[in-house]
Amino acid sequence: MTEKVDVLIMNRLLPSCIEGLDAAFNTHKYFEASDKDAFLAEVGPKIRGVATSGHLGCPPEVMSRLPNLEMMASFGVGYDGIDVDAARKHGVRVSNTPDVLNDAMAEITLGLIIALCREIPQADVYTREGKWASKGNYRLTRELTGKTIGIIGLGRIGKEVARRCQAFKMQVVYHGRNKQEAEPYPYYADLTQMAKDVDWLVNIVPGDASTNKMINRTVFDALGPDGLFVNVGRGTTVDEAELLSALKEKRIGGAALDVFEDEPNVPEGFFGLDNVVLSPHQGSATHKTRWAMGDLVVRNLKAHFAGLPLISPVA
Ligand code: A2R
Repeated sequence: MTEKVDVLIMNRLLPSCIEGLDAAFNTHKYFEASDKDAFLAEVGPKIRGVATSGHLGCPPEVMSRLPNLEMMASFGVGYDGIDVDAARKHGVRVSNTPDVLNDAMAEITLGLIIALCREIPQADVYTREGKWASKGNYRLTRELTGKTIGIIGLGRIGKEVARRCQAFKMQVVYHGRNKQEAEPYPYYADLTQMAKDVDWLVNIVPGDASTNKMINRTVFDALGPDGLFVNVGRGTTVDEAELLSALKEKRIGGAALDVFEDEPNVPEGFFGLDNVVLSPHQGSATHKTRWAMGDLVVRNLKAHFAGLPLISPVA
């Protein structure tokens, strides 16, 4: 029998993922080691694979202790925490978990859109507080039908959001760095121009240097007091202070946010606002999708060590 490959598990990943890794590899749990230095001195040289999250990655002080590392499998589609260039430089392959989460991501996006549009969380509180009986009917709300939605980042997830918005009889337009000829939706090369023309702006671009704070005061002012903003991409893509002041000053109509700049720390300024819906990064957080993401982490590592192409390579 061939010896199992040694794999370092950086953080407490989903139990089904850890079980899959334990079954296939000789695993070493970094997150359980009390003396990290001694732990790395002992196991570091034999580690050939790493399983981690896209947020944590493999910090340089750990990577430098893994001279035989070949492959890093990341849990999540975003890999903002992974220094992909450094991995490439060291000849380390990297994988992520795209596609398996598209439907869950699109579902929460539409959920947030509808919640914000129809004020579902606020109406829930109104009902629980007995105000329906004491104060009368809840106020009238907005409606989605016939509205235009601008998707920032018409990628794998953005396309699923677009399809669902069409089912709600909305007009879809999009912004990205490139026009996608195969897509039927009108393209905007200029984000500010798109913000001016739409009722809803939904962000689903990855967090990286090119998207950092790309949704800023100019974009919010273009969206205007009736415009609504939804963020399911990354908090870093938004100038959060500007978003907060745009909401407070009602320079935009409202926002639904699943992602924040410094998670899990949400600026308290959002808590008192009636025109926001807040969600604790729940995008892919369903049993089915998280299981599939964990399974893909295991399958990517297995593929690499079986000499097969990665299923979802990043590098
Ligand atoms: O720019 P393009 O045409 O390559 O389109 C990509 C767009 N995108 C950007 N748009 C404007 N300015 C940028 N600097 C920029 N960088 C990327 O974002 C593409 O249409 C979209 C990303 O699509 P995918 O790579 O297919 O990613 P997926 O699976 O939809 O996930 C998006 C993100 C993840 O990275 C996580 O941060 C989050 O959703 O869960």
